[in-house]
Parts: sequence; C-alpha cells; structure tokens
Amino acid sequence: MNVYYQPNPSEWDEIIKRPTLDTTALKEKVSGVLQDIQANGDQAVLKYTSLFDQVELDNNVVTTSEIQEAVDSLPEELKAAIQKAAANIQKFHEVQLQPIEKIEVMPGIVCWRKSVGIEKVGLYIPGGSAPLFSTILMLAIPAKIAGCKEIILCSPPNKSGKLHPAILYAANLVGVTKIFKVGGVQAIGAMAFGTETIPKVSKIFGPGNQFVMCAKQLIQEAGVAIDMPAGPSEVCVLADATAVPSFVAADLLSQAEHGPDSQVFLISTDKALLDKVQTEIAKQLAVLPRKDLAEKSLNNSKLIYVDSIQDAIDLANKYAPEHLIISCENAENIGEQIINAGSIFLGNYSPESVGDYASGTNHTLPTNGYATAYSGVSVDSFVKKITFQKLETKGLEDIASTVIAMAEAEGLQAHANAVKVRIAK
Ligand code: HSO
Ligand code: ZN
Repeated sequence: MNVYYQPNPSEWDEIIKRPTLDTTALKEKVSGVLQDIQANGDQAVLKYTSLFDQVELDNNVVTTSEIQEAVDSLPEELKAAIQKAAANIQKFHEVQLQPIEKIEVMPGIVCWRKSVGIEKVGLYIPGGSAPLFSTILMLAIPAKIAGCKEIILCSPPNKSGKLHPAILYAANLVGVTKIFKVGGVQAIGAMAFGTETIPKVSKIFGPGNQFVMCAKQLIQEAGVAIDMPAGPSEVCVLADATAVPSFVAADLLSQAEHGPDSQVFLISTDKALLDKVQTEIAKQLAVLPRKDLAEKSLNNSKLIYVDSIQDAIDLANKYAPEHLIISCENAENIGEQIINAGSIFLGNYSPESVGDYASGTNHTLPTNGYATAYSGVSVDSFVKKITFQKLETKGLEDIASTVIAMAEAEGLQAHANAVKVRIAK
C-alpha cells in the first residue's frame, strides 16, 4: 500500500492517476473477432466459444428446461435474498419514470417530452471467478420499468457448457427475454450485429474484462450505444477520527477482491487511522478466499492523510470515485459538498456492499474518473426521450417574427419560408 502524509496539492494529480493501458494491440485483436462475428454469425460465435471458453456447443441458446433446473436447484435462502434485493431495486427505480408534463411556453405553443423504452437491449454478465448475477437485477429491472420490449442476456458458459444457476434464476425472475451462453468479445459482437440466433440490439450494458470493454468501445462505430465507458472498479473512503478501522479495512477489501486492477483509496483527516487500517487489512486479508487477487489490487492502493476536511473533500472531488464512503462525523454535510462521485455511502453503517447488492440503488456506476461527467445506470439509461410540440395558429403568428429573424440571419431562407407560407394563409 502506498501511504502519503499531507501531500502538497501539486502532487494530487499524480496520486489520483489511474493506470493506463496501451490498447493498440488489444484493439486489433478485438476488432478481428468482431469482424468475424459480423461476417459469419453463429458459426463464428461457436468457434470462439470453443476457443476461449473451451467448450463445444451446438448452439448458445439457454432452454426453458435449463432455467427450470436452475430454479429448482438454487437454495431457497439465496432465492429469498435475490427476491428481497430485486424488490428494493424495483422500489428505488420505479419512481424514476416521471409523468409527462405538457408546457405551454407561450399561448398556443405546447411542448412536452415522452420517454420511450429502447426496444431491444443487450446485457452482458461476466462469468468466470465471480458470476455477477446481482448485475442482472441492476440492469434488467430498470430496463423493464423503462418499457424495453426485448432484453437479451449473454454470459460465458463454464467448461460443462452451463451458466451459473443464480444467473439463470435472476434472469428468469426479472423477465429477461432470451438468455445465451456466449461470453467475451463474441457476445458483444453477436448482440451488436445480430446472428442467426442472437438478436441485434440497440444498446449494450454491463461490465467485463478489458476485451469486453474494448469490444463495447468498438461496436459504437456500428451505431450501437453502450451504457458508459468503464475501467476497473474503485472505492474511496473519506474518514475522520470517528471512523472504525475494522469497518474501513473491510470496505477497502470488499472492493479490492473484485480484481487485481481494482482501485482502493483512503483519505483520512486522522493520522493514526492510516496505521490502524493497515493493521486491520492485514488481519482480515489473511483469511479471505480471494486473498491473492485482493493483495494485488492493494499494491496499487493509496492511503492519504490530509490535515483538513476541506482538503479531503477537494481531493475526493478531484479523484471522482465510483463509490465514496464518508465515515466522518458530519457525513451528510460533507456528502453535500461532493460534486464528483458515482454513488455515496454516508456514515459508519453504510457499507458499499449493501449498495452493490440490495439497498436498491444501482451498482453500475462510472469508474476511471468518468464520475465528473457521467451518472450511474438508471431507468433513464434505457429510454430515449422524444420531444413533441403542437402550435395553434395564434402561437405560430406570435413566434413567426422570432424564427424568421433568426433563420434569415443564419442565411437559411427556406427555414424562414416554412413559417412565412403558413402566416400568409
Ligand atoms: N462493486 C461492483 C458491483 C458488484 N459488487 C457486483 C458485487 N457484485 C461494481 O461497482
Ligand atoms: Zn462490489
């Protein structure tokens, strides 16, 4: 762990730097696979499934009997937990759909905006060492609320050609339309271009490794939208002397266990806390099943002491973390001063894990400093907003001179004429 005591603000930029990758070779590889998928559809998808996932499949479709098998095999306790989380996520997200408000901007000119669900969306759910079935709830529930008609899900099969039963259970519970056993770049390509069996979608959501991320970046050139640019997951804890070292350590480790490139930050106004947290981390890390992964990510972690809460707030805002846990006396007041963060957790009893799974907020959030300009996934991410306007004659008459003056000044006579011909009648 890298420890900094009262660094000069001129060093902050260096401290908050995220690791960058040279993606030139990666892009070349990924775009080769994408082109193959576009040209050869299912045949190419199955070829890459065999190559990368080491399993031979006749097709990638998940059948209803496979879903039933998963539903039957999943422990009741886990089913209940998934249902509880789903209910909270539903509650938090369903109020995000606002009723249409018609605005009479001038007499005879009424404008409004209507949200329309994106017809077909694709969700990518990584498999591998941690099958993130919680992400299905975070994506499919807002997609349903938004009114998306088709929700396609792709996730990589294991070596026996199966998906984790919790993935199938969660997908079935929240109404995913079709599930496919496809992972990696081939999944992103299949959903972007469509194959004989996998439908083409308009927007692709979900996390993934650097190959998946790169594929998501590239398919945008084919006119497919993505949820947001992404990098490794990250947490920043902003703490003062009221923070509990064992809680802080547990929060940092919960993020570190995601993967070797996860980002873990502690900004503290209490000098002694840095040592106490390090001791706790060592203790808790020793017994973690994903110790090796967490250890690697901790190597890049930063523990920073600053002597004023204002500096702590300024540094957190500069870092723009995906998750910010505020373990301070006036957590709520400090939270109000945060302008760059994906999601904020207030006080000693609001661990990030609860937001990751079950409180109801979305866990698909901007990483890599994108919290300066992006929001996390919400119902909005699954809709387009279409504007409408209806003018009465009186409205058009009253606004005619405004439009004509502006159109003529821009040298666009035909624009002015579209108003003039109507006024003349
Ligand atoms: N912290 C992750 C979300 C997640 N955690 C899923 C557990 N499962 C990205 O924000
Ligand atoms: Zn997490």
